[in-house]
Amino acid sequence: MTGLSTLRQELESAQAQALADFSRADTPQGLYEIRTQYLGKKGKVKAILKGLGSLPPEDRPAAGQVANQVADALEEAYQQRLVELKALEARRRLEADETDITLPGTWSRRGAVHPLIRVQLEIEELFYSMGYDIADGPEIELEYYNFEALNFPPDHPARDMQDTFFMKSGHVLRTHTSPVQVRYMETHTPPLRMIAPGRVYRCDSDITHSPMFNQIEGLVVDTDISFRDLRGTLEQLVHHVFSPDIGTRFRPSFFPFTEPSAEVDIECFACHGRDTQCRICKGTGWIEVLGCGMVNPNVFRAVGYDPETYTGFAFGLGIERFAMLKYQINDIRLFFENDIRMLRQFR
Ligand code: 2NM
Repeated sequence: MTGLSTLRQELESAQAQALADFSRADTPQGLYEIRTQYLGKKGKVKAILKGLGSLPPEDRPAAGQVANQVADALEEAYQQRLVELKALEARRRLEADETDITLPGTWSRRGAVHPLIRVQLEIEELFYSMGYDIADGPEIELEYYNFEALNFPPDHPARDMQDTFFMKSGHVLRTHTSPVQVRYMETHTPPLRMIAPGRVYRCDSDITHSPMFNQIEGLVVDTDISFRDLRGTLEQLVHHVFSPDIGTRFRPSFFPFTEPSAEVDIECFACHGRDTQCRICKGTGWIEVLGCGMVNPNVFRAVGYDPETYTGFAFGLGIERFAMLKYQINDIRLFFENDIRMLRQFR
């Protein structure tokens, strides 16, 4: 037997042994250690190749070729077994894992949009769609913007300490959002269409009055705005927020900043005028929801508009009142107590 065939036998038996060892390995790490025992620098295949030097020179290329074939076969067997072992390991991990993917998931709690914000957004969307600007301004306001510029005489009852929060600085907490409209007119020229939503303050507190509440006031100014424009606009508003089949009624009224002025009633959606004891309309068949009118020429003068050139309409509403009617909420304080049982009903 030549040295060459001895070498070949040694290599082939090392290969058979390695393959057997590979198939016994049961982890990727264990498999890698076995691979090192054969193919590493101090491994069995390398040790056998040390004998190559003692072969006759003409046998060396053939021996080298056998050695390379064995090394390639072992490397391929190693990679194959590695894939198997990784899959096995992944399956073991899944089986040992406590996560049961068939269990129902955990739900995150969904919040709700507060009813006041809901009504405010609904009204903003309507007016925004009709080309109105949405403006705001300070809640701590100069008496000038809250009263004088709006044609309130110095002795008007609304200016009384009993209705208005006066501050030591001489400012007031705004009692309506109309000052935003005065400021808006000072900085814009007609034609203009705008609404002013926001918090307002009055010394008043019972089940339908809160010392802080929310208003939306609207203002349109152009060269030929009429009371019919006002009626059409407010009918749109009532139909949008309440119902398209609800009727409206305009009653003469008085406000310092408008002339003529009106209050807007809607048909009682609870009893349709048929219940003389109705708690919502008090048996009248009508519910008051808005104040409005044609802008008083004195207001235009205060902001430097020529009342001979311009006419305009304005209106004001309480968001709480709208929301109480729309969602049948009988106590205004429910809006501000943040009782989760109330808010949940608006999800
Ligand atoms: C209302 C009723 C009637 C109103 C008037 C103005 C302004 F600034 F243009 F003169 N803003 N809002 C107005 C008119 C408000 O609330 C019940």
